[in-house]
Amino acid sequence: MKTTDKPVIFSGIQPSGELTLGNYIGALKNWVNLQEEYTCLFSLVDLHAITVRQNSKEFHKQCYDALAVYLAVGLDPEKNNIFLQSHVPAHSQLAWILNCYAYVGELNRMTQFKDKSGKNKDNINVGLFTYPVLMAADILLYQTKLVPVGADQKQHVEIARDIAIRFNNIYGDIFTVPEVYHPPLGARIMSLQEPTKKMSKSDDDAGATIFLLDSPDVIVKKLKRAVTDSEAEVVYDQKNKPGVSNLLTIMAAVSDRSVDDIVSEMQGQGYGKFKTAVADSLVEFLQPMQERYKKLRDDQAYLDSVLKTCAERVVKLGETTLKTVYITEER
Ligand code: ATP
Ligand code: LTN
Repeated sequence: MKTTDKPVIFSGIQPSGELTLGNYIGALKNWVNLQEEYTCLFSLVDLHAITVRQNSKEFHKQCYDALAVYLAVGLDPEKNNIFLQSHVPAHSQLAWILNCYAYVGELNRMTQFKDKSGKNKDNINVGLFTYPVLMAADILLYQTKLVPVGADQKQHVEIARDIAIRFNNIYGDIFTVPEVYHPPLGARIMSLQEPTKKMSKSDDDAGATIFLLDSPDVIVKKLKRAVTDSEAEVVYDQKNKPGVSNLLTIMAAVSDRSVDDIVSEMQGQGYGKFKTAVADSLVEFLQPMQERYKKLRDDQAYLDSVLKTCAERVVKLGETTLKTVYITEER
């Protein structure tokens, strides 16, 4: 089944806090690069975010903050569909059906569920467990071909593929089987404090994460404190020098340079100078984006109009697959 002539991309970010450099390098940057060649659906997946308890007032604000970031990094709402997941009921409707085709055993293997249920022991809710099924519904609803995400989401895209194949085997060619897309560089940006752990917006230590709206001073401070190693050589070696390798990846991604190029520039320079260079490249990249953000964030009427116009388009796109699934099930 096809929805448009161009192949479809679906991806989303949870508006569960301030967006991070990991979200940018692992996801947003690639969305911007792919937006011309595909029919794109970029969602703020608010229904996924409530699997962890949110403060409702803050949450409402965070959704608009994240929307303004989407636009400020260069996603064009004329060419793309940028929308809140909860504005399109078909996601939840399809998710219920797919729940009946997903197995408890396969959901039990999801590492994100294990991590998040470990961190939220007082709220291991059923939504957290069936989270990957809602994500499968997001993807399969639009006959998505490509899902650009960071490395941590690979397992979830695989389960979406498995569910699609399982459903198609029973009912015929209903869903496009999606493929994962990881960026060539930076599919897993690491914590600045524990460089063997993923950078995350919900890290308890704010010093571990660069937020896209961090001020230059804060960025410089965070970089100064970033964990490296006891040597002094700027070399890319993920296994033995995860901190330095992570900083190299960050600098390469935000300045569109190769890691090799930066390594040769930094030869014999020591970590102090290297960290300053990384901070400078981050500030240079983030400042113009932050200025665009401020303007967009102040224009509530524009943000609302983007959400409204896109949601109207997306509701129509989603109807086609949902109808086919309902008819198929009745047969
Ligand atoms: P949370 O801490 O609330 O779980 P998160 O920071 O992991 O959030 P998500 O909303 O779960 O962010 O992720 C949105 C997108 O950003 C996904 O495609 C994810 O793979 C990507 N992403 C998140 N963190 C990183 C990272 N450190 N490196 C690369 N990509 C990342
Ligand atoms: N689970 C993803 C967010 C997400 C998503 C999606 C990504 C929800 N639905 C569909 C790609 C496609 C995460 O990053 N935590």
